Amino acid sequence: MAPEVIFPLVDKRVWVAGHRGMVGSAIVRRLQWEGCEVLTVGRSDLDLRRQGPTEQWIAEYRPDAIVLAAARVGGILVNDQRPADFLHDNLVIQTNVLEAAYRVGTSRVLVLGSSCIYPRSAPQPIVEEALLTGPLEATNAWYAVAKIAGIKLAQAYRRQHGCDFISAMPTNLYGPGDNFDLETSHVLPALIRKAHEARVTGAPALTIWGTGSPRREFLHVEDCADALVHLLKVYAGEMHINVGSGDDLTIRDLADLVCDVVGYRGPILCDARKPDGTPRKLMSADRIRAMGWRPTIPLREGIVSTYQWFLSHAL
Ligand code: GFB
Repeated sequence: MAPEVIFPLVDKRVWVAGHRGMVGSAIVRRLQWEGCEVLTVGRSDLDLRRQGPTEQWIAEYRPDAIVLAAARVGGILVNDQRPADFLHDNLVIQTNVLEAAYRVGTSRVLVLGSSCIYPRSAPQPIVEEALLTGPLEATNAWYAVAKIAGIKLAQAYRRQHGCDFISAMPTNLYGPGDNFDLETSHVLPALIRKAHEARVTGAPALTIWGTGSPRREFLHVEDCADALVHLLKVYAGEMHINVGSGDDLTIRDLADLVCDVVGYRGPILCDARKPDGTPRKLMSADRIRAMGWRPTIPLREGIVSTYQWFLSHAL
């Protein structure tokens, strides 16, 4: 049964903060089907880390809803190397946007987080209630603390001021618009670049970071955008909502799959001096499935189209 739409988007003004990022740009594309007016502003015109300008912008453009996809994000290594950037920037962006939305009376805000908010040893698949039940994974604790603060801020404004602020926790995402820089990217775009370069240069082997044994869950960003728009329309509540595919695989199996798609046939080596990060973070998708949403893009198909995007945009 289709869930009741509590916030129809037709004719609404929806601000996608962070519209140039992989997630934000996918949300802008997805919103085209909703009959709403999509507002965007570039980083050079508005720095969301500055409270005054952020409040002024929201007061001037008065969005009915905000999707907060603006964030400092990155893979396992850069998370570990730039703790101050990941903690500070994400904390202030969330604080500035939510406080301004409250002051101006924005009807709805959707805050985005990440599956790394959960304890490192949370039972799998991870249910939403596992939040703050144990210690975090060290490689991304700074980012996770900021994102947990984002969830708590949304809850606090709801409790104290009655604001309809909600939050969603996507799993590891990939797709068009991803960052393919080998130092700062997540694993899937990194493997696409590595496999492509290994194939065209005839490299004798391809090296992945860590042991290859950690498991990760991946969701195509178009599926994620669809889930987020769905939540914006049908969900109101304090609880953050997991957004995942429901399946995971080892990094070694992912590397095999990417090499197969890209056509690299050489051996895959492991660099155990690089961190593995959390051993597993498969999220329970029960809540969002009960709201009538499910993903549509199988992992292999998503990697094929992302590789095509990489060939035409990122080389
Ligand atoms: O995607 P990723 O960087 O981040 O790494 P996390 C996932 C796994 O892939 C780790 C391994 O075990 C990496 O060691 N890996 C293998 C590689 N080869 C590579 C490679 O060439 N590049 C990269 N980047 N990884 C991030 C968090 O955690 O996930 C963030 O740091 C956020 O806070 C994000 O939550 C979604 O999945 O470990």
